[in-house]
Amino acid sequence: LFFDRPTEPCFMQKGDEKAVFEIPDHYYPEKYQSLSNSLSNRFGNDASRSIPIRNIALPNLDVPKQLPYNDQFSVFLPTHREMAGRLIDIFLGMRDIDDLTSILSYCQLHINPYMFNYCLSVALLHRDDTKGLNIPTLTETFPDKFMDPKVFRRAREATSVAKTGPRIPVTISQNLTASDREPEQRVAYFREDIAINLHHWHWHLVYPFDLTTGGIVDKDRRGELFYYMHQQIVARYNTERFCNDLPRVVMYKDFRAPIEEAYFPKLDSKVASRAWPPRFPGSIITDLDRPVEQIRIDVSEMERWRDNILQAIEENAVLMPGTTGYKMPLNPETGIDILGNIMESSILSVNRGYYGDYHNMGHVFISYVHDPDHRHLERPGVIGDSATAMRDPIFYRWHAHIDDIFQMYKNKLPPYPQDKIVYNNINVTSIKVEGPAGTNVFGTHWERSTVELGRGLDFTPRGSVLARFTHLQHEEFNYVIEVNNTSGNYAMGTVRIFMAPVFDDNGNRMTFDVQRKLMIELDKFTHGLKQGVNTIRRRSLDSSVTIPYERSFRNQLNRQGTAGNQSVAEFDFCGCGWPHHLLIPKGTTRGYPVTLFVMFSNWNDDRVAQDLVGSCNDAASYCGIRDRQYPDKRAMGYPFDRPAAPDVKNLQNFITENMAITDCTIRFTDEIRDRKQ
Ligand code: CUO
Repeated sequence: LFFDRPTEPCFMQKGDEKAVFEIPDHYYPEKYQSLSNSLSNRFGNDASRSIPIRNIALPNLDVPKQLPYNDQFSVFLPTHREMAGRLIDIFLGMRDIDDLTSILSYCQLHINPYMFNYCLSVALLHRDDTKGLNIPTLTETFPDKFMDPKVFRRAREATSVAKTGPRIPVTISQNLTASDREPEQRVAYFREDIAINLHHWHWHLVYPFDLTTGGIVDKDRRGELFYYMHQQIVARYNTERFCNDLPRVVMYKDFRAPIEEAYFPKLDSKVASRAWPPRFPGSIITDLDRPVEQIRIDVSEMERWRDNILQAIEENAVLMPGTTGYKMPLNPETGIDILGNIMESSILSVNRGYYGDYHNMGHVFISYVHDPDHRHLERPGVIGDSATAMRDPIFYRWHAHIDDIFQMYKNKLPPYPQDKIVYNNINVTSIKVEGPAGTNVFGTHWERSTVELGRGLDFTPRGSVLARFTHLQHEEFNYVIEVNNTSGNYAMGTVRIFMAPVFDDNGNRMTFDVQRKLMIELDKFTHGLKQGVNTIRRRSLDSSVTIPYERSFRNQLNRQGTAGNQSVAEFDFCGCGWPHHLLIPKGTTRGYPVTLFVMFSNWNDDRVAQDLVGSCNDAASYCGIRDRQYPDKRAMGYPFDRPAAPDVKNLQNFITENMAITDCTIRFTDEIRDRKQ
């Protein structure tokens, strides 16, 4: 309910049943106080149920209230983080659900809706008594962060004209933000995919980096996962670029140089009643001095932090706080995790004073490039918000640079010794792919699907509003893997499946060192082997990287045509996961060549002993498992996270008996198919 209609007082409709919250009068903001009776009448006069709200002594909310109600909220901003941290602490500290409900009903009316939604989501995710709760996905609550505002006008029309009965879906056009003259538009289907942005928002919700309650931040290997999940985004983006005749993404690392890429988001902020600001071509970031956000920082500060980080990598040790000048050595097992927290940075950074807040402030600098001193009273661009950041080409340029720094660290690690790679007596003889597109062919096409917008449209007639949008899709397939176990015993292992392009942007075959960084994980699972020959069949749908379409969007489709019934769909909070429809890159109509790789690794070195019953563990590769350790003891990205011995020139040289590769193609069919329901 508190996610519903972010800017309206609490009210609920479930089927024909209507309920209203009985909010203590003094909870209403002043502007509503004289109206509070008529308000509950407006929403509640035909309510069959009213839910009393406990009148509690309200905690001090001065800090979170500092953010104006109609402002943009950005977790990348230190002041906003502090306000949100305070609010989350308050939500987590409520004794029971009744008290929590009470403070929420107050906050919904007083706190900036974006910040309220963020804090509520984080709190529900981490409170013991709310962990299993179903919450709506952000596309429903704030569809304005994902879609062209024209959609909402048409949606309002649809709800006002057709008050009952089946709704006609509103169509979101596919080529929205730029014309064909802009080469970057060729990968807009990826950047602006609704589910990809939801994934990124969700990931940052599960892995917050700066809350006063450190326990929430301190999750197993979260710094390493920050590196790995974003590394995979960049690798996947580069492959999509190759498929579209675009060169690999150019790192953004010279802050004094102009950013050539423009971005005009064409999104309206519902809460702020403003359009998200664009970035013009050739923009250059400058020192920030924005008193509203209490942010004052020079570009040279970023350069200083960067130099300190590079020095740590050079010395393989990080400077600890204090006056002793002690430098803590980084070891190959935990070094990447420590660096991840330093670079992001999170409160787990071992020395935030010295290494700063490099990656987060990169988002902030770029997001204010159009108004660094607030003279035009402008708000941040899309890269300042985790729900919209992936829309902008600069996001990938920035993260390519962040990834490059991580790779500098990884490059200094020794190659894996053979006993960390081979699995004695396990011989993977082949891998192939079978599906409707043919053997070793991945088929891709456009698909048209429908999502629900109903909740996010405040002050409109209640009911279901559907939007149709077009996204990439692939045909489902099976991996078929042949393994010969000659150990004389039953053997357990982890099957690791990756894919990478074969040719670089100049059309040359990639060297191992180039290709390994473009390896995208497709699946990872444990499997037992009986003695002798085993054939493993694995469905693409079971990927450990992705969540099903229905989970990205909740099961909207059940509700098609059932107007006024918008509160029933279930969505559990296991919503973090790469969208399944983007598992396979787009490919080309001619057939884009890729290498498929499989490895069977020794379970004794992989295994993490823990109970997974009842946990969301089906998209663990990029998201981990809630309340559990990361379910694979190896470094994330293994075996491709480190350089190989100098004599390994190409992937073929790298292959040991427990691995196999095969050439495949991704064939794109340029047609739109409607999603089957
Ligand atoms: Cu996910 Cu930069 O961390 O956006």
